[in-house]
Amino acid sequence: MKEATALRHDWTKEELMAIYNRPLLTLIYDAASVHREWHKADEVQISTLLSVKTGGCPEDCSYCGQAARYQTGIKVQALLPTETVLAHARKAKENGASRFCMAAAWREVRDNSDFDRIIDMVKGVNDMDLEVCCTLGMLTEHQANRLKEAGLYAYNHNLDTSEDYYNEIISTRKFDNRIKTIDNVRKAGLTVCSGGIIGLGESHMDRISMLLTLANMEKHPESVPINALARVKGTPLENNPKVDIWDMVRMIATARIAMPASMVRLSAGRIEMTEVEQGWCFMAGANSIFTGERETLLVTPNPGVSDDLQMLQNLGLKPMVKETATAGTAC
Ligand code: SAM
Ligand code: DTB
Ligand code: SF4
Repeated sequence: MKEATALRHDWTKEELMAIYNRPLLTLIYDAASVHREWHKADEVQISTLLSVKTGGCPEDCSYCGQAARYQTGIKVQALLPTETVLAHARKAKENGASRFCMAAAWREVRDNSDFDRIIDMVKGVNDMDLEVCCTLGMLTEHQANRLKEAGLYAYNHNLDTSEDYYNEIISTRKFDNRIKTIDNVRKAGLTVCSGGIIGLGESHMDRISMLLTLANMEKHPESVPINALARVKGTPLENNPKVDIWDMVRMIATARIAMPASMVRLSAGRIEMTEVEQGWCFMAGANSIFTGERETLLVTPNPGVSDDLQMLQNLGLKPMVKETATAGTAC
């Protein structure tokens, strides 16, 4: 693949705003062109997501159905047994996934027996020749190193929103805590998966500002999940308006142009999108999705694996195999 556009780490807010605001079809065309320079545009990475510890989280993230303080009615689940998790990973691989992501509703990782069990899970999934990803909250450098040694490939830790808007959404930690964890992940030699959510009530400028932070990192995150808020009953944001599909497309396209080598993941919100709408997201440069065998993301609904495979087939797309999934890594 030709690499015509160079990677940049010195974007200005004005430049990203101008990209985000291009006439819609021009923006999509430009993003699709960049996508084709850097990636096989008919391949979509399937990352299977499993909630290994659900609910009861002490944080107050206003979007999240797993925060203990909101009455969301979800079933709290302690850390799953290692064998159960490994059985899910095996199934994910059979279903065409090249990446398996384990999520825990923790504020931060603690150095206890639960973390030892996560380490065993990482080793087990890595042995299946799947890219292993975890999202476990804040991490120290030492913990990141332990995960790396166990075979972890990527760590997901989202910025969620702009630095300015952060305090409106979460009060129990700071934007800087997020950056610090991402630094620790980088220092351990893990790849970074970091993106955010739209539909939290943020301005267009906040969205740009979040993308700017990601795009001006010394190394771009290798994957950038773009989530549309999944509105969970009982959370402070339950009555937010549904995210406009063209806002999602603009966000994906801007991420694709600003971070051309990265995987851009169409994440939460797909259940409320038609196949046609998701098609536009792929056209705008998205090249990865989350699936879950239980037709959920973590606690909210998601399309089923067979529906997703059918959608990819309808769109002339195919699941990415692991070799190419790891090839186009960003810097
Ligand atoms: N507890 C860890 C943390 O917060 O980093 C890991 C799991 S957390 C569920 C991972 C990410 O999922 C969040 O950072 C957020 O970006 C996304 N997320 C959570 N709830 C969401 C929702 N209702 N809609 C969209 N994205 C959501
Ligand atoms: C990410 O960016 N999106 C995923 C993953 N990282 C862990 C989570 C989305 C959660 C959506 C709402 C839920 O089901 O809890
Ligand atoms: Fe906890 Fe993560 Fe949900 Fe925030 S997003 S409440 S840290 S599980």
